[in-house]
Amino acid sequence: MVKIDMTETRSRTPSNQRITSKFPVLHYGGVPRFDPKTWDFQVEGLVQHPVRLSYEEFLKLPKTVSISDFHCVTGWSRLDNKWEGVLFKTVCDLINPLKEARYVTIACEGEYTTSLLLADLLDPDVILAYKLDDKSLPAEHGGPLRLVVPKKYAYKSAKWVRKLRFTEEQELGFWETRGYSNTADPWKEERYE
Ligand SMILES: Nc1nc2c(c(=O)[nH]1)N[C@H]1C(S)=C(S)[C@@H](COP(=O)(O)O)O[C@H]1N2
Ligand SMILES: [Mo]
Repeated sequence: MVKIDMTETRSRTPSNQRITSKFPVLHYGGVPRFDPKTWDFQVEGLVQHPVRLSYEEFLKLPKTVSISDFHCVTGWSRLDNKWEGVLFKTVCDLINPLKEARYVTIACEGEYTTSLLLADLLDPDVILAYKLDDKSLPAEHGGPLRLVVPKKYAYKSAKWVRKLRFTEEQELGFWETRGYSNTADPWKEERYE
């Protein structure tokens, strides 16, 4: 029998969130199709070594498994998601940000973007994931590649990531320019600006 520790579950649930064991799918626009032959991952802006990696090259980067919780601003949370991919920190070591770089814009397939403080992205639970719960990341959950930022509401966890841009000033993201909080901390219930 699996024993569920309710006290632990409660302490991991930010206020006004409810736990779901399903994984809802939520995004603006359609699910982009993925062609491993043309797909690339680019890093540009204030970095010493800009890169452009093919899908095959990205899969060769040092990988990590990271288990974390996921909190959507609309009120659901899913605990213990097992992500596998490349830590943001690992990508950072590869491209070496210039000292002026303070923010990173994450640009996705289509028009979706979000941005974060570089310092927040260096947290060891921030991962560019290509697997979820031991299976390749389903397209509707952001496959082939999504960002996961467990300590922020999930609109910061961009799906279908193609590009990182290191900047000195912050470029506000898709939801952040539409009234959602830019700091997006679920533990402080920073939902709206
Ligand atoms: N590219 C892209 N990423 C996105 C979104 C989006 O609309 N486009 N929606 C965000 C929001 S609001 C949430 S709650 C999560 C949902 O992820 P899921 O569909 O895997 O549950 O994706 C985030 N990442
Ligand atoms: Mo969301």
